[in-house]
Amino acid sequence: NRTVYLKDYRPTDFIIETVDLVFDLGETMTTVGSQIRMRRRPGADPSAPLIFDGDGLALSGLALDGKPLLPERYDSNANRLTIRDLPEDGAFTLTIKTRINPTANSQLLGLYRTNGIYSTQCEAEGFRRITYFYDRPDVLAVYTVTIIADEKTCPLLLSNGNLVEEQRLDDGRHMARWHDPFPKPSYLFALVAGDLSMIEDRFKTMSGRDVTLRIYVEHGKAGRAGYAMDSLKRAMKWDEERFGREYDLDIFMIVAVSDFNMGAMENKGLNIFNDRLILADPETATDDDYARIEAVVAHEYFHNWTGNRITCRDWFQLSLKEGLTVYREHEFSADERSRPVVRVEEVKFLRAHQFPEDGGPLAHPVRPTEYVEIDNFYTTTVYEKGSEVSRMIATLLGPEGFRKGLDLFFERHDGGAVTIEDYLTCFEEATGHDLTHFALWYHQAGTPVISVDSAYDEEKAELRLTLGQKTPATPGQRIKKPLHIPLRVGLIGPNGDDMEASAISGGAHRKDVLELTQDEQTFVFEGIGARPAISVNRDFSAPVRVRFDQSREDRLRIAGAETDLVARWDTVNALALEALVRAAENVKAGQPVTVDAGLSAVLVATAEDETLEPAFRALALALPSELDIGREIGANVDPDAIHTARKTVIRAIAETGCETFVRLATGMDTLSAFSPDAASAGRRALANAALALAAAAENTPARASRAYQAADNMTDMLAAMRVLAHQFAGSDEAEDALSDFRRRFAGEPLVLDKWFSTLATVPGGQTLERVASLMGDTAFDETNPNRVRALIGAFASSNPTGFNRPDGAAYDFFADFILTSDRRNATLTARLMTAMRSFEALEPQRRALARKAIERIAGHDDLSRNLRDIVDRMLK
Ligand code: B3K
Ligand code: ZN
Repeated sequence: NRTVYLKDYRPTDFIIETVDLVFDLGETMTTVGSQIRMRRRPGADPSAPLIFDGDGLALSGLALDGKPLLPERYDSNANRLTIRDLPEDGAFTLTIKTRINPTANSQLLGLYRTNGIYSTQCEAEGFRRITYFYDRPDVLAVYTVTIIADEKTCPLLLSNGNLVEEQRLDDGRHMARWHDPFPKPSYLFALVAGDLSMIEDRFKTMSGRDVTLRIYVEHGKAGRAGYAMDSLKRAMKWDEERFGREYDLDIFMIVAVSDFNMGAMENKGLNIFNDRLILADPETATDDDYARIEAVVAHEYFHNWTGNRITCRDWFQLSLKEGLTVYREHEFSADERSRPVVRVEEVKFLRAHQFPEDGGPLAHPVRPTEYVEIDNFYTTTVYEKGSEVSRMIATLLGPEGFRKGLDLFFERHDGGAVTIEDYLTCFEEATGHDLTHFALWYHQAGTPVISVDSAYDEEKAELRLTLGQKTPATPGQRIKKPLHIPLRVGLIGPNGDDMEASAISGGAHRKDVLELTQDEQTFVFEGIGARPAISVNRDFSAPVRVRFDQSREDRLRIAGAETDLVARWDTVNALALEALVRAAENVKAGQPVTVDAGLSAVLVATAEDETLEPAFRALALALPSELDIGREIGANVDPDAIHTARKTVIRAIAETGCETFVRLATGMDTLSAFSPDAASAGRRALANAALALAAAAENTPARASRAYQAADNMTDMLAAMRVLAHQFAGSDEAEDALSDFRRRFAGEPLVLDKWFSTLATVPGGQTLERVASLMGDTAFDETNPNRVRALIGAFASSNPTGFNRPDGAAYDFFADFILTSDRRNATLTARLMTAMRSFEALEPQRRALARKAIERIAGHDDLSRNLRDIVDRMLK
């Protein structure tokens, strides 16, 4: 297995100036002509050969300056092209011809054709599946792309940049030529051809330029692209206002395709999207779908500056574009929606996905130092933790400092392929801050644990806050150093108001942000007239775990009065999580489960608090999931005990607050016409959270069944169906709703994904058989990544009792699926496999069975590099 190391980075021996590509599209045979204008890099070894990457290619022609190259001048195989004796200086032109089969390309990487549409995915290393090239991000070139195809089946021919020529050819074919004036790396190349429908709009940029905006979708779906277009325009405006970034081409296009490995791709001027992140209307999309569409459309657009205009020197720098762009996306969502609600959702996501990654066998730094397969590093660590690291820079420097640093970054590095060091240097130079210590966040894996101790001296009116930090060992990094951690701290007085210290000593701080830089530090707050309740990590200012043995009284004060809503939610959530963990321990020990009245009271009071926005109240009511509880327990996990415990606790809380929940659940009926805005979505979220609790209290499916029938939008419909399927599995009401849903949306694959997921996550061992039989449903298609994720992915990653059946049958089923799927689509399969990464946390019997299944996979010697890398690291 080849391992790539950061320390081996060196620039290429040759520089590429321009690339002229000619695609003659055929379903099973497409020819690609590539004419590359290039020269040896000044100072490079004059005898060095040119070595281009390939992946499964067949060379069908090779010429230098128009003359066929003699066989002794080059070697080629499927994965490499080597040319010797190239000119020492001066430009030359290389012409390379390859033949590829887009229809047989089930990896969905490179150029592929599904549903009659040709499209590409080149990041990270897909371009080498199209033609031999320097397929690496630091080689920037200007591309001209000519596409020739049958006019009937492919009326639409798209690539990056501006359309410069169109022509009708003989035999019913036509051609289009696109030119992208901005030098770009090969991973941003894109091509789309086929028959699609389109919606169009315009945007006037801040300097007054007119930009044409187009979104292409399957015929019949144009009516569902409006929200994506609206999101795009808002994102363009926001990036101008917030960061001074203006769009640079005359046209911006988005194409939605139904077979796509990930969410979306930021190709220059021609974003390609998974259609589930474009298509939305009230009948088929939930509020969460709308929010996701808005966020991802913005994310890909924001890449135009952070990623495209300034790109990565090598793939180790991936977080340079991804972490920063996620941060920009998060800020956009916060400005467009409710800032605290958006932040709580980010915290939940980070804890549910990144923390376990950081604490498991696949842990790696935000900037890794080695990889076997780069595809496996598009992780929550690179993305979400990377975003948190940029957020911490903003917290340490303040918004103006952050903006100044970023302005310098754009000015200095526009057109460049740069490193994370280059990024940090801009903040240092623009603000005078030293980020040397802070930079460790990029290099050290693992989630720091912060310990908090406090002592209040009434006489001195002084609070001493002792903060400690410890980062657990991760694979390949046993010894950890202390990090530079910004912790936002609030002191809440007896009347619920914030207390201001007259002075703070013991370490650097910026307003209420304490800078923890050592293993342990004591901060002293002066002028504190009464003992405060201490709120640590307000707004989740650092991606850490906090261990604080705080009095119950203080926690209840925070849960009821904290003005920082993120910390308030966190405390409510932590109280609930503790109760659930205790209940699971009781179940395991065969003891009765008791729920203390304090917790129910906090939840009911939060639900009823009209001063809080509904979306926030909904978040508080959505109690920690079975997965959350399992993660908190961390070792010797018994999913069945957790399930029973959670059900019992929810029932008790639901009964206490039954009246409230019934009232809130019926509030739904009074809503007027559907609008996807955040406030309306929040009201639906509250009503649906209340519905789940009301149904639990009443212990009958009647209410949810009525809600299902009354629902006039997908959010309410799905919420009711999930209550029926999950809380009343097997009831007539549940089965009726499920079969009604299946019938009603028979022609809507994206909606049926919700149905597959709902069924795949029904708790209990019997779900395995249901999942296995659903693979035979006519709507299921194992070649479509969305279907696979909806059924198999949801089952493996979100059904703890079903997937972890004590007899291990689900592990075997999953392993069989993985082995078949790996041959078809390695990217998707390796990603799917990570669902089992925390198997070591299970109780011994399940752990052993899970290991056996993973070992069975690892025992095959023909695994893809992607899957091999994941299972090897999981078993290490
Ligand atoms: N940059 C792409 C992800 C590419 C994944 C390649 N395996 C989408 C994004 O992060 O915006
Ligand atoms: Zn991205």
